Amino acid sequence: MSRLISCVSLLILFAGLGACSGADTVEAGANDGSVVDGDLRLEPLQLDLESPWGMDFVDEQHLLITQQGGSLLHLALASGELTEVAGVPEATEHGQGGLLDVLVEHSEGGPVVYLSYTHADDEGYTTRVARGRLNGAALEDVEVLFTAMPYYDTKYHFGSRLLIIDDYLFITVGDRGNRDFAQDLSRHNGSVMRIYKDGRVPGDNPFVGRDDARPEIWTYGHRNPQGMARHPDGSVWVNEHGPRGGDELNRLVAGTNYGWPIITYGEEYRGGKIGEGTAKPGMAQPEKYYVPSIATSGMAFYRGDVYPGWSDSVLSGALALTHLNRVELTDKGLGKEHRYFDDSQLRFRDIHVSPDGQVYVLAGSGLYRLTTEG
Ligand SMILES: [Ca+2]
Repeated sequence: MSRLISCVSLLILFAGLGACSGADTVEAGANDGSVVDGDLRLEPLQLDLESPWGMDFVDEQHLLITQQGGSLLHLALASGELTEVAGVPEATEHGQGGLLDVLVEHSEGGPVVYLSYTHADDEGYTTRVARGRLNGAALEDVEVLFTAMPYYDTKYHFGSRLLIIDDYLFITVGDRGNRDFAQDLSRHNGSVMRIYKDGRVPGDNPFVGRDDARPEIWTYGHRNPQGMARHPDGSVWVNEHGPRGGDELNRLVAGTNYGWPIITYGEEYRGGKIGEGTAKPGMAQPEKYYVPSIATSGMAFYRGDVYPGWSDSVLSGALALTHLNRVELTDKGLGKEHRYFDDSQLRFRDIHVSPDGQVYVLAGSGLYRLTTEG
């Protein structure tokens, strides 16, 4: 459904400018880096980011953006000025790991910044979460809140997204490429955690008191959740990468097993069945699954009126199938699916709704604002 100006016509319009020389963006219109699909346009705000992974708003005019290599950037939207934030804990870029998500909590004492990132020790690598107080362009009083156990020596499936609802911090961690970990409650891998914002474990978490389980675990049986958002009804949702086929949108319920790798709608990359099938008693079904995989990353619920017809939607980024994915929310659950900018060749990594109700995306090496001025 994309109506991008083709590379051929761009080459005619901008012969010699190299507009289609394999860059990560497809340029259209005014050749300013905008990407157009029908009446929708991605307006570029930054185009030279290095592997941007997560973002959040400090306020209407200021954003924080993580780069997977380990830097946290502060962006002033009005001026476009980028400043690297000092005092960020050291993240190890390793395969799919690095500096991952950022979340800003607005407290009475000023903004508090939560970060998820890959931490290394002698045993390997894992996902860690820390927070610090943002003072100008520096993090102060940084404290580690959570370290997923065990450390493990692979490059895969670190997660990780962060979400705060009331006093609770939710954290996603992938299976680290060892799929059996996702069914093993003695490991954090392949689970979504729920802790207090200061790192303490809530006494009413579903596995508290069990000798064979980590008390931070809220749900398990996940492969690699890289999107998480609060549904308008207050529930926590994640999207997660399937293997070959079988990406999922899941609505989380405390203590629930989401099935990986026993049930899945995907198969082995080389072909062939994984696990026991697509359904089993005691394991939750996804709200939606994608075959083939789109490679979901980033997630937001949209309820505003900026984009006609979009009110009550769930948005996901798509990395492999390079598009912005929208699924309608209806009274009966999820409705029709729509795909935007699917000719863009942009890997959509993260999505946020700004305080004033506009959609921002990190895609490719850019930060874009979604507008209706296509
Ligand atoms: Ca599942």
